[in-house]
Amino acid sequence: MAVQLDYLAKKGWKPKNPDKNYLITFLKVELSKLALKEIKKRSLKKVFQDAAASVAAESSTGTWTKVYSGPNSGIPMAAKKRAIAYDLNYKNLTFKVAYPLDLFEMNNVSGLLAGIVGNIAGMKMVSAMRVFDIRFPKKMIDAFPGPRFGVPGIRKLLKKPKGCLVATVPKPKIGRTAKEQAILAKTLFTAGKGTYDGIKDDENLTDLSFNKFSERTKKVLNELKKAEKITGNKKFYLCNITHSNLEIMKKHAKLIKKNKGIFMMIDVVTTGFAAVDTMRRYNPGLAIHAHRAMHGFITRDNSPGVHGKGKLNGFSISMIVLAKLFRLLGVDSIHGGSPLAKMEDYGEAKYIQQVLQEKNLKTHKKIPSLGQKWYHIKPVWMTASGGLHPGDFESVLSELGEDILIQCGGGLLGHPGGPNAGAIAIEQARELYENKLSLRKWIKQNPDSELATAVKLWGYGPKIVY
Ligand code: CAP
Ligand code: MG
Repeated sequence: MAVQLDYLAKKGWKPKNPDKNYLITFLKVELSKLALKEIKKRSLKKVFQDAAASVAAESSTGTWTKVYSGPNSGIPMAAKKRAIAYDLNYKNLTFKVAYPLDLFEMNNVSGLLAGIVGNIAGMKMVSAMRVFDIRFPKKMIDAFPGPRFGVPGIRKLLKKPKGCLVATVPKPKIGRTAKEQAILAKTLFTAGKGTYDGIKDDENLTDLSFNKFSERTKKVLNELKKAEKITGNKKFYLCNITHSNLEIMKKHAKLIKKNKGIFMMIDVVTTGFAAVDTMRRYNPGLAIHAHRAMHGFITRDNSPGVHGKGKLNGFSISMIVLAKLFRLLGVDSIHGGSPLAKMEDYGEAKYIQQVLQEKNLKTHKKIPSLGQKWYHIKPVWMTASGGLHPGDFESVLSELGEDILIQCGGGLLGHPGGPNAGAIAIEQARELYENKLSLRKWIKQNPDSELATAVKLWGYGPKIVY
């Protein structure tokens, strides 16, 4: 019960035909000291019920006090369309909220988020909150195109029916001129047997005075086309069009298309949902690579309750929610974390890969989740990145499967033999996995190989301190 309407479901209530009638969220809260003071007057159970009901109220039709309810007040409609908190777990302080669809426009993610997570993290009643998951109804899925290419479309463009993709982000992050980046592209694409697939701008490399977007795009794509001819293998360049001005993003996308690129890259968190939706719907036919720079300030929560059991200390929204939102909006590949990476993933990388790729996603046994039916929405490439190096390939591939883009920046450019040797080491690591050969065994037999040199430097495990 919140102050005016009843936002709390009766015990045992479940939403009827949820994929048709409701959007659902799954959350955990901690009750604040202020709220706990109320316990003197009411039981802990009641205060938690009030918090769950208040979340449902504040994120749908209610507010903190009773308001005018006479003629023309809107209260009857507010009562009919109100969200309902249900499945309350009194031990873990988790619950779900079911939102009737009339609360939202079906094709407006920004409007949706202003509702379901707009105000609730600010409520003084709670001292911590995590939104674990969201489940979209069919009608909302129907309102979005999803990825234009996704896993199958990119495979077709690259003429690569199976196997993972590999790409490199030039390091230093910022430093190379456009010309120097093109030289690196040539090296990567022609190294070894010429199988290296991609080069990617770093998240903070945009249109800088010493490395202009247009010069870089033209020069790198020019080298890419030449390398495709020489090697007979298709290549890609993830050009970073990130900008706070959508008109510039569109202009840059056009330039990529004009120069026969197939991918644009967007920092999807810093540019925002509206930018991603717009660029998906109104771009000249390019695939979208989504870098998630800044997501850690949204998704990271190192408290014990991050997976539902134990205390929460902060306010966060899981990467699972972000992955679902960006799949819905239609990115073709997205950074989703990785086992052995330098970045925190709470052991969720495998589930995020499933969130991005399964058609009928089930709930996870340990990670609080809601599952999802994706209907027409294509699977998305999962990008595994962050401190990865050739010694990690076997583990990462066996955990995440082949529909992944493995991205090594330092793990290629830090090779003692230089970029050419770094690319060969990665080529060797991928080939071994594809031929089902053991990395460790092969290295023992080939101690002078580029791969053995890389493993000698970085080993097989994660590199966390740097
Ligand atoms: C990787 C990376 C990516 C991170 C982002 C970097 O470089 O390009 O931005 O992977 O993390 O700049 O650090 P390295 P995530 O290969 O040199 O680590 O993929 O988790 O979003
Ligand atoms: Mg980066």
